[in-house]
Parts: sequence; C-alpha cells; structure tokens
Amino acid sequence: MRTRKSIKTLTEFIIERQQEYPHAKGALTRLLNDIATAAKIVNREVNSAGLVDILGYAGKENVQGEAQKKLDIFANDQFITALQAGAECCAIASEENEKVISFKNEFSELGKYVIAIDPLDGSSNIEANVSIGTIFSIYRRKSEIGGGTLDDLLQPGVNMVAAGYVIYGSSTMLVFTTGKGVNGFTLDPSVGIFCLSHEDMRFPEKSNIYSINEGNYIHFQEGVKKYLKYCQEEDPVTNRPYTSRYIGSLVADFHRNLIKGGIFIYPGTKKNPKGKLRLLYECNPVAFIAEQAGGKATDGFNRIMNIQPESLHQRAPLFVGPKDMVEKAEEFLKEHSPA
Ligand code: P6P
Repeated sequence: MRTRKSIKTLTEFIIERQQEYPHAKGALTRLLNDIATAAKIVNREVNSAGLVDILGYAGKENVQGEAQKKLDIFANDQFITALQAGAECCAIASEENEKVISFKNEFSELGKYVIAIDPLDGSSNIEANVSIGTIFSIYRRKSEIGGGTLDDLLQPGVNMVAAGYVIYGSSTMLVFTTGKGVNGFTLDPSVGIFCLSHEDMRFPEKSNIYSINEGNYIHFQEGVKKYLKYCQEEDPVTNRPYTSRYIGSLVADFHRNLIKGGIFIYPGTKKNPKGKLRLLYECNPVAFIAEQAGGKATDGFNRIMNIQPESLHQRAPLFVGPKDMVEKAEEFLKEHSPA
C-alpha cells in the first residue's frame, strides 16, 4: 500500500519544478493544470462511451475530411473551454478546426501561450475499445497583444516550451516534458488526481520493436522497404529479428515504444509523400518527448523539430524512437534515396 507521503501529485510536481524557473510566474503551471482538468473530463466520457449515446459518428467531417466521431467533438469542446477559461492561452490550433481559434476576450488576450492540439487522436479505434489519446504542444506567443494569430502557431518545434500526451487506456496517463526530461502521471480515478508514476522516462538501452502499417508496404520508398527487411533478418548480436507491434493509434504505439523500446514509422508514400501525421499536433509533440527521453525524431532525413511549418495541418513523415534505431533507418533511406 503506497502511503500518502510517497505519492506526488501533478500539481505538487509542477510547483516543485517551477522553483527551477525563478522568473516563472506560474502561467505554464496553470496551463498544464487546465489541460489536465479537460483530460479528466474527456477520460470520464471515453470510459463510459460504450454506455451512453456518445459513440458513433456526429455526421460531420473535420478539416482532414475524416468523419468526426461524437467523442472527437466532445473532447475538442472540453479542451477549448478549459483553455479559454484558464486565460493562459490566447489561441489554439486543433485538428478538428480548419482555422486558428483565437481567444479575443479581455482575459485570454493576455495569455502568453498558444497550443496546437489533437484532442482525440486515434478516434477511429474508439468502438474497438483500443487506447486513444490527446496530443498537445505549447509555444510562447510571438504577437504582442490581442487574440493569438496564425503566425503564433506556425513556429518550428524547437520553439516548444512544453509538449505531452494523455493516453486513455487500461489506465489514463498524462506524459509531458517542459524541456527537462519526461515524466508520466497516472490518474487515480477514485479521487481524480494525476499522480507521478513514471519519473524521468527514457527509452530503454536495448530496443527491439518496430511499428509501421505494413499494409502500405508496396507504397513505401525503397529505403523503408530495405529497413523493414533489416528488422526481419536473423542476427542475435543486434537482437534481430525485431518484434512487429502496430496498434494504429499514435499515442498507444508511441507510449508502448517509449516504455519497452521501439521505433515508430509513418513514412511518406508515392501517393502521400508527406505521410499521414500532422506536424504541429502529432509529430512535433511526440518528437519533443522522444528527444527528451534520449531518442530521436526525423522525417527520415531532417530533425522534425527544425521543420518550419507553412500551414496548420501540414503533414510530415515520422521516424521516432531510440536514437540507434532511427539512425539505422535513416542510413537505409539515405542509401536508397534518389541522388
Ligand atoms: P493508419 C489515427 O487515425 C492516426 O492519426 C494515428 O493515431 C495513427 O498512428 C495513424 O493515424 C494510423 O494510420 O493509416 O495506419 O491507419
């Protein structure tokens, strides 16, 4: 039985870490708490989705042309409401909204941060009861006054001040970084408190999982095909053949690979050279966490966090995981890419 004194809550942790930023006035602390609050409300609905009429499609499409599930919209509304009420954030870019949501009320306009968020990623898995998640990244605004702008959101990942995800699974966890390592908090549903459960998360030294939708094999570039064959070869010295694990829910796949050690790949294809995942609210946050956990995240050739976004919903190929695995994959891409 864990005694109270051994449990550190999210709030206690953030306030404790805030001491490391003497000039901090607590705005980022409050912003992270606003996200945690919305996550708890979304968690309650995700866990009871099968019981209430919230499963199924809302009859609308999001900007990606993907049929919106009722939970997608519910989650989007919860995060927008919590962030607007919290008044630390002056604008949001959401997967569910084509344009920037700029907060123009007298309080939010003073918000120093902007957020890019995928409120409920992997929602196509909801009715299969597969883990899904929220993914977010936080930047300081560039504009001086008024509601946040598109320019505030189109910043390269290196400008992130924090990033994280919530995974709604067998237990609900909030995993985030503010640039000083990665920490995971598990929700105690009996009291609705996120408690520190995974301190200073890092990829394991040895990894042997590869995650990719091999159903798209014929569309992959030659270098990706060659890397997959490398993963499947027998070589005890390098722990191969690797194990293939793919859920089709980015947060679930990435979280497992962070804990157990593995590379996640969503590459470009001839038809979709930039792949499927969105840079601002899927690739960048996952890349920040991966780098802070000792790993690497590239588009196969360039660091994800260096990419200068041109549009809110632009996509990027993603190779993310332990440094050695990502660099091996990059070797095959470089060797087999057209000169
Ligand atoms: P595919 C979910 O729709 C998502 O955006 C990510 O969560 C996931 O990694 C990816 O798409 C799965 O895509 O094409 O393999 O089904």
